[in-house]
Amino acid sequence: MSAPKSFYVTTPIYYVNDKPHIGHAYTTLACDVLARFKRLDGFDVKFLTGTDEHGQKVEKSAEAAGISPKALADANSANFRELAARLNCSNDDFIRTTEARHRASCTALWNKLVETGAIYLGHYEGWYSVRDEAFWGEDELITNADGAKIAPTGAPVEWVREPSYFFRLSAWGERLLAWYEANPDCVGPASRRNEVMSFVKGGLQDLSVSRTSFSWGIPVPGDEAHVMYVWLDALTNYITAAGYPDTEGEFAARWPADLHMVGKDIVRFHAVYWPAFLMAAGLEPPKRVFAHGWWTNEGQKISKSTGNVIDPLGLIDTYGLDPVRYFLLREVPFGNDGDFSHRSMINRINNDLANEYGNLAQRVLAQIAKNCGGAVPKVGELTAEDREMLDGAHGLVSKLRPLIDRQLFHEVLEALWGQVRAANIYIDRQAPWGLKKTDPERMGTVLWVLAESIRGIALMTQPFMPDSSARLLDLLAVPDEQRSFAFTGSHYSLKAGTPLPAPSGVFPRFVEADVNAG
Ligand code: ME8
Repeated sequence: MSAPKSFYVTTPIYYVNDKPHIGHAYTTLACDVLARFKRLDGFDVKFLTGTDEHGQKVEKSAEAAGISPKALADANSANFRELAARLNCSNDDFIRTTEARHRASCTALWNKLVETGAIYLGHYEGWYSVRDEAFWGEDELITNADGAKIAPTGAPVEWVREPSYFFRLSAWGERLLAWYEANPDCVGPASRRNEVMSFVKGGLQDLSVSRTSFSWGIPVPGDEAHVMYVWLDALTNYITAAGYPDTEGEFAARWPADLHMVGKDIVRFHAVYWPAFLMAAGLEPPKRVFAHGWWTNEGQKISKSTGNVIDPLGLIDTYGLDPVRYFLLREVPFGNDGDFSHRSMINRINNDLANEYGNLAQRVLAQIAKNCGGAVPKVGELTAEDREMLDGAHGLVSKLRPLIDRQLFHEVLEALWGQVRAANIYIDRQAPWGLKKTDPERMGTVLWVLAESIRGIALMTQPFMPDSSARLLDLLAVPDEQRSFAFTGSHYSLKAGTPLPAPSGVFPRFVEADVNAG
């Protein structure tokens, strides 16, 4: 057997000056679903998340809080680690940019860029936004209602002038364009790819990659009055965690990363600067960068100043973890912006989960318990309709793989619910409850076809709803070691006579009074 293929997926690393919000939970969850899917599909997965701890923004927040930047980072990094755990994320690593391994990696990358002539010392004058940790061109600025110049993101900007090291980004335009052309999938969705390409076609200026006006960062080797630009530092986390500067061993198997998942606001850093840094250092750019959209809250832009930030832990407490995981990836076509509302959350729980999926399982398992002695029924001759149901369930994995590889989570779930609905139609048409007296053998076959279909569906819902799917598979007595996608086919079908545990509901309805009671 050949060695399993590597799949390396990353979240952005999150700024420690802020508390985790729905945006963080969303990116991390999407990566978790991919990581779980790929693991179940036989890949050797590395799933990385972590925290971005340097930079002026963190230094200023710490100053305001009257603590050291490291103390702020320690406290807030722990919140992000806890978020990942509470989301039941299966990350294999959690990186902090204040770790020694990361400092070594950034230092090595910097030295490499100096050695290849990609970094030179100059002088910087320009508009800097601390909130975005980015310089903006004069032509990119807009004027706000008070007549002040602000960044296109709405962040305040200040004029700065200081000595600075520069990365020769202007030299990489043609090579970046050639990379996008040769790798049509390297940036997704297509709208973001177009945006990135037109930015590069507009001409690239050299990028300031060091600062002297504050000190909370990784020192520039040999010139410690400078700290590295926080984005150069932050982006490097992806190679640090793969083992850089050791480019043999794990790195050789892991790099280039298969996917950097990011929000739409940070595509430029990942799809322009990062590939240029890597190519300049003689390393391969990532295989794909995918940018998701942004959530609004009940139709309103989410912002700290209006106080409508959505706390993901609060959502989990109110609705339960798996329903939240399902909702976030089902409600909005991945890549688009979307709106969060309690109404749509409750609708998804009660319709998709309780009425459609949960009820299907409950009906089938209760009838088996009652009418088949609590064991997997015997299967008789199969009709065309039976075969169609079974083929649909057994064929799910090959249908879903190409969708997962394009991060079309909502389409994956739509395809799964197509199968759930087909099973609900089938049970109504076959009406096994009416066959108990007239044709018990046929009743057994119908219930077996349904139970086997649920097995097929539950195997595939594992990446999205790991706990609930595990409970369903327990109710079907599917052995733990037969839950990977290698077992989706008919060869591993449920065996007649296998005793089943007493059925219990897996997807409860959400009773509305609960919202106010909490
Ligand atoms: O950008 N809906 O960190 P960050 C969906 N440290 N996503 C949202 C959102 C919303 N309303 N608001 C924010 C950074 N996000 C850098 C990354 S990587 C080398 C360095 C997303 O803590 C946003 O798009 O600001 C981004 O991906 C993440 O949450 C916020 O990250």
